[in-house]
Amino acid sequence: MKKFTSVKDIGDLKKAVNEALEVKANRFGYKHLGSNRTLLMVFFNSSLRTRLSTQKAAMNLGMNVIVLDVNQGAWKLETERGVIMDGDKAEHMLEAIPVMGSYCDVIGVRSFARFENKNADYNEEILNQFINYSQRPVFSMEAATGHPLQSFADLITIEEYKETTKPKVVLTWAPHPRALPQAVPNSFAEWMNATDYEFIITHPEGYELDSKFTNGATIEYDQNKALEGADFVYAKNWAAYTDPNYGKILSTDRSWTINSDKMKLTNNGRFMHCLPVRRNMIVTDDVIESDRSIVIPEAANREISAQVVLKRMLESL
Ligand code: AN0
Ligand code: CP
Repeated sequence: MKKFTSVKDIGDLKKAVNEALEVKANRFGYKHLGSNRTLLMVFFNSSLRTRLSTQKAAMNLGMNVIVLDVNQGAWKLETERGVIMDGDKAEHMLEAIPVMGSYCDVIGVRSFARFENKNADYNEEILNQFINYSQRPVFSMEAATGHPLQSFADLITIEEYKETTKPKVVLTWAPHPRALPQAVPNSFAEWMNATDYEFIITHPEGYELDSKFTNGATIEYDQNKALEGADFVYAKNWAAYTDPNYGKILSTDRSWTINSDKMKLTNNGRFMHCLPVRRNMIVTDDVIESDRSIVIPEAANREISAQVVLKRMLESL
């Protein structure tokens, strides 16, 4: 595997889940693969889970790991070509990326949507420069439009916890005080659409996502109706995608917060969230603490999704 940015890069999903379960049962069984190989993780944004789980996955595979927080201690990077660099940016990505590539065998990149230019975000201008200029396999650690390592971990988690062959999975928007990217819901929709689950998305009007990711899913504007009989409730906030409101907060309506009354509408459903989560905005304390909440095993599976991706990249070197 030379690139991991979308569900398309993982191939057959059943095969990928089986490989994940095998890796989970035998996480140190592939330690030879990463011997004398180096992973470089480049962070343009904060992270807890991605940073730790991906490093752990790399260590399970015997890799060395270098972490670069671009905003802490590195030169400020220019991303646009053709700019006269007389401002505060000391280095261009077009030099920095091949230099980074020269020190490692595999690169992970976290670069969120900046909400300054929708085309720049949706063309994945930062991630694609790493793909085009690093001469190394590159995987997304959440880029502007997707978070495939999260969705892969979510899929593994649903496969582990599902009680019917075709569970009903509901992605619900929930309120949040700051504008958040669409990367997590985009990827979740893309991955769920690639399964044979029943998949429904619910959000207030105006929060429609890019149909490139949601095509195939049912959209239901009535959250209570969407939640009826759900086996899995996947809560997430995102800012508006559609013009002219791209990147804006249109609602902070707390009647969309997932509470125990909402969970009563479900089929004794499991609660999921990628974390970090703001309690009593997205979900109430009692729901996230309940025995139906699987947010911790979901986060733990981030180590597994990362390990499958790294394993496949090492196998292709
Ligand atoms: C990020 C987001 O919503 O994309 C990361 C989630 C994994 N969340 C925040 O910035 C709070
Ligand atoms: N879910 C997730 O990617 O968390 P971090 O932002 O902490 O990495």
